[in-house]
Amino acid sequence: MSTTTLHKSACNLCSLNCGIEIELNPETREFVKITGDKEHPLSQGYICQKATRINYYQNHKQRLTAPLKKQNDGSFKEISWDVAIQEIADQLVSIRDTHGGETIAYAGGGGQGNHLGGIYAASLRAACKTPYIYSSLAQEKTGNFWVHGKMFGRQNTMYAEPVEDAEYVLIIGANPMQSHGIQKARRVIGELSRDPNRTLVVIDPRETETAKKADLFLQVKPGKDAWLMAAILGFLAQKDLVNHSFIQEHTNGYAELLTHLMKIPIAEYAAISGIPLSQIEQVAHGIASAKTMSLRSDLGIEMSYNSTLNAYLARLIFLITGHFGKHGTNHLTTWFFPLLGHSKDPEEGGLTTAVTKTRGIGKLFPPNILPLEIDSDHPKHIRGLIVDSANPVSSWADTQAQIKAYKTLDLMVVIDVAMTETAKEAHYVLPAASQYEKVESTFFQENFFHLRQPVLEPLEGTLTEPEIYSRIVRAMNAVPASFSELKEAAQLEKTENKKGHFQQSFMKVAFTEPSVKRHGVIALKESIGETLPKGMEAAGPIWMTAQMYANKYPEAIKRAGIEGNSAELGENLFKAILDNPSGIKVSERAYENHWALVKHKDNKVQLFIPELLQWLDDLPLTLEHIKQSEIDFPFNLIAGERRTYNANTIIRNPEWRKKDAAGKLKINPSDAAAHGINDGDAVQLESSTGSVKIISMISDEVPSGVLSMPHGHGLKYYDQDNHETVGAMANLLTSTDHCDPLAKTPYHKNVRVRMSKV
Ligand SMILES: Nc1nc2c(c(=O)[nH]1)N[C@H]1C(S)=C(S)[C@@H](COP(=O)(O)OP(=O)(O)OC[C@H]3O[C@@H](n4cnc5c(=O)[nH]c(N)nc54)[C@H](O)[C@@H]3O)O[C@H]1N2
Ligand SMILES: Nc1nc2c(c(=O)[nH]1)N[C@H]1C(S)=C(S)[C@@H](COP(=O)(O)OP(=O)(O)OC[C@H]3O[C@@H](n4cnc5c(=O)[nH]c(N)nc54)[C@H](O)[C@@H]3O)O[C@H]1N2
Ligand code: SF4
Ligand SMILES: [Mo]
Repeated sequence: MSTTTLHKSACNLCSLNCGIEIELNPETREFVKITGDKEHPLSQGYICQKATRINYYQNHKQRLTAPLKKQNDGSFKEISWDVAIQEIADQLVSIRDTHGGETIAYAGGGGQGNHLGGIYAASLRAACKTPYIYSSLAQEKTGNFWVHGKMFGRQNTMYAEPVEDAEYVLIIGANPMQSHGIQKARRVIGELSRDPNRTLVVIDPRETETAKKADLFLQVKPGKDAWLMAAILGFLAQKDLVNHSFIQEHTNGYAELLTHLMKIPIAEYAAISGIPLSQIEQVAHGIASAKTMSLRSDLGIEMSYNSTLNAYLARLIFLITGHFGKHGTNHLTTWFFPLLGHSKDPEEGGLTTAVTKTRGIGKLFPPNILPLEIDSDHPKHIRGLIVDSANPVSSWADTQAQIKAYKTLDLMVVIDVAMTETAKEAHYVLPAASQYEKVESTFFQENFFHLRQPVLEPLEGTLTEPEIYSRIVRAMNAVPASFSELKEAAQLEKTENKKGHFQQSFMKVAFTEPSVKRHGVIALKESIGETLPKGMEAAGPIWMTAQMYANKYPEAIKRAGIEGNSAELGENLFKAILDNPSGIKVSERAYENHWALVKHKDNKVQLFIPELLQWLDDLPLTLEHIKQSEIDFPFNLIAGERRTYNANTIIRNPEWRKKDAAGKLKINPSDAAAHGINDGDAVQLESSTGSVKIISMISDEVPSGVLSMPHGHGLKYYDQDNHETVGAMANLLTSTDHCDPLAKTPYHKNVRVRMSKV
């Protein structure tokens, strides 16, 4: 019997990235058992059912083990790494030099826990000279980011929703009992629900697991949240339930905002949203009189009609009532690792895309326009596409439009651990080491960073992304053969204990030497990275991040117990990160410093956003504008519900699912009866884009006229008879143009369909 070993890491199935302990059989590479890591500073031992079977991610029949090249007949042939890297590098150089770097695009960059590799892609983008990053974040959160840019001064301000500390909690379009989104969600919601002194309000068209725990459940009509939130805001303003001293002290633009809020026809808007006026008044009074209030929102209002306006209205609710920047309220926070940037609006000279003239937000471009930017005869249409850690064909809007567009590319490269729907469309597929076979990091949570140590060596035939990117960039002749000076400096500091020596050497060249300036991540990996324990080299750039963070927020870091000043504080922070395999708190917030995080000159929040107030004024006053499409396609399909066993497309083997393996469609009993559908029947769903077959589940969780299906199903897994797919792929039904006019985030929660029994 072989002995097992224990390893700390993080769950990679949602953005919470709970700490886990993996019991490994080193001989078979199987994860025998997964438990929660009690030493993880945030999750403290908590995990959900999904994490216990991560072995299905690590070990399965579709793991890639050799670089693949597409042949003329459409099949793939294994090729060597050297050949793959050189051919890809040559083709990227050729596209760049013939058509311009902006005709190359990068898509993905990190799933739910692999983000260290993505930072090396910055180096590849620099070598390609492309500014275009298409990201899954830009099909959910960019409306929020744009609003943050206006309100707080920067699109990359990080914002926290501390549900656990608030007396009054408003959850809009999120279902933490299933999707989490907050630490230890089930415990936190359970406690909130049981506490007679605290209030939980849930706004959702579906009576979710979270709604069942609520003190007050507002069953909004799908896509009508803008009217509902506007009615709440109108009531707060018109009854003068706002916090004037807070508004005076911390905000600008209230007077202009007020003129719009005073005009809101509350009763009419309430009727449109489907919520009784009395409940709207109850919520408004509850928020106004609560000592602390926190608002949590997610896809239910982001992937839904009026997405960007929703982001604004949600934030106004807590801002005009003064629930912001204090313990137990939403607040801004620092980012150890800034994932985003700030994009100027097109009117200010900000970059747009070539074909559709779409803006970037937070330096990201929206997946919805990608097929349009490729499949075009515009001279600057996209010709080269590199996809890493994403499965757009399944995950992004309109699967068929994407496949059609990808077939016109000159070069498509996919870097993934598995043979995915997207990889099948590529010219080259590069096999990556899994998240447990390399040093990785997770850092989506406030004041927190987890450097995950490798559990296993890379699977034979695979490489890590830092290695893949370094090799391609070198083959493009964009970096020197070796960063010898920096390498020596790092070795010298280590062997002769010359404190600060590397820092000085790095600073000398970081801003002057072009190859270091553009490819700093590779320079750091190959210098300070090589002084780290074997397998940890790719963490080299984190040294720089720690230095920059220490430079910006020394007091916050010291509050977390890390000592030193300037460069030494950075060194100590880096050391603490390396020494804590369960992750560490890199900083501690202090509310007295909160307002410095608002980046407008006077550190005040801007409440007046003219474009969005115009949008608010223009919300239709009646429901008479029912479109032909709503008659032809009478159901509102919620295309992408989070359930007990789905996790985007991270796990391909359907045996992972202990429940709802088929990914059923929830149908209200009256709709089922009207269509002669029984529980478990096969049903055909048809939208203006496409159709799918799906198994029915009759449930009064959804109201009549509303259907709900999970996302992440409909994957082809090779181990099955005839390669049959299990479940339906939601994005066969969605379209690229059914999206927010500003952020281009898709309306996946409002897909119009008709239904028939098969
Ligand atoms: N209709 C509909 N569509 C949706 C949604 C919806 O609700 N409805 N939800 C959307 C949302 S919110 C999101 S975030 C997206 C997610 O969609 P994607 O961004 O496509 O993310 P995943 O499905 O998580 O795919 C991650 C990919 O990374 C690969 N991978 C895993 N680990 C590694 C690694 O270490 N290295 C590399 N190179 N690859 C790795 C996996 O095999 C997988 O192919 O889906 C979206 N799509
Ligand atoms: N189990 C599981 N958990 C996950 C994931 C997963 O794949 N599986 N994915 C992770 C990712 S990438 C993300 S982004 C998060 C998303 O997390 P959530 O946004 O919480 O999850 P969803 O189930 O997509 O949608 C939230 C709720 O929006 C509701 N909704 C639909 N239409 C409307 C509407 O018009 N108005 C309102 N107010 N609500 C509406 C749905 O009924 C649903 O209850 O989940 C993360 N967690
Ligand atoms: S809550 Fe998310 S990160 Fe935590 S165990 Fe569940 S899926 Fe994994
Ligand atoms: Mo997401």
